[in-house]
Amino acid sequence: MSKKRVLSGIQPTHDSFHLGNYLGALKQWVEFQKDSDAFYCVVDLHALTVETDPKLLEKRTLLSVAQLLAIGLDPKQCTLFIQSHVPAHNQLAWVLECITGFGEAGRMTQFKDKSQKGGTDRTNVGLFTYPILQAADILLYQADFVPVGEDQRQHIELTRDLGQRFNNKYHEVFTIPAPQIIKSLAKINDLQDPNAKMSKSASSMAGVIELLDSSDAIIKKFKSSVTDAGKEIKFDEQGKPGISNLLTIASALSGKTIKDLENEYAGKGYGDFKVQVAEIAVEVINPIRIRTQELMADKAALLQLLKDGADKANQVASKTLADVYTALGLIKNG
Ligand code: AQP
Repeated sequence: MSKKRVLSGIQPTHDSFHLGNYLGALKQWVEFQKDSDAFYCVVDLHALTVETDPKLLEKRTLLSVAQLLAIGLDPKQCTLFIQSHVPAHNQLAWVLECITGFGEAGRMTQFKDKSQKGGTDRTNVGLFTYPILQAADILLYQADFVPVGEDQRQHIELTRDLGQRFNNKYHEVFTIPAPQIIKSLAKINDLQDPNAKMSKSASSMAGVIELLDSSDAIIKKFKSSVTDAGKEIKFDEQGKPGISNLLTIASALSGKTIKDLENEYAGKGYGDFKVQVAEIAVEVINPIRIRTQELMADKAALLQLLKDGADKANQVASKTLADVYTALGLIKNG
């Protein structure tokens, strides 16, 4: 039986990925590469929806690639590339834009949230069409699965709708992808605001654990995390969102169950527990930071690896795009 195809992407909008990205999505990426045909991309074109200094975007794109390798992606087991190296992403996005309703795109909650936060002056058309470019990213590779966090569920639904719409209207070209969301890890929350998602664009990074944070910074952030009234270390998302978030993080990083952790810390105070979770996090994150720094020292090797990835990605993407153009009645050149 042929391997299932997997596709996912991440934006280079910040120097460092955070623990939410890692546990909600990236850790699954590493698992999927073992027995699927996995395509992973750093979606630099998506990052243009946020105003970024060109030098910074270049640096962040390479840092993103280095971090993905440092967490365990292996270019021998997956295809790792940069979105802008495959022109078919923009070409398919245009086709999909032409079958997307204006109201349909306007209903995307991420667009509503981000445009509200940014205000009319800073909201560009790219932010509005972002989910359609994302649909193109996925459909081009005929992906069966898309490992993502909960915040991406609505975008994957749109991708499925657009793929089905095209297949019904023109020709059966696209595989319809399913989101792969691990419920318990789908939303890692901010340590300072345990009811809000940990996010790269948080107004303060005090509650965001970054993969490139030093050990001291990680310990400090965990120690000052917001917890709840009471003393018991118990999982209760409604009544104890802070402690529940810490338990989720500790469980995902250590491989222990939440029940085991509750038993282990029974009778201990919040202070001790926070330090223990910090130590678990440092143990996982430290090697990622050190490996990222090593990989960043050889830019030529990163660029070569990305070139190889783009060659493989272009082969698959250009075949899908050719099928789409034929289905639409666009005449072949030559
Ligand atoms: N807090 C989170 N918990 C679980 N999963 C998360 N993801 C993001 N935050 C959490 C997942 O990480 C993947 C890559 O994220 P992205 O950079 O493509 O998108 P994003 O959602 O824009 O990431 P951020 O950090 O939330 O950035 P901003 O603040 O700019 O929106 C995705 O699979 C996402 O689900």
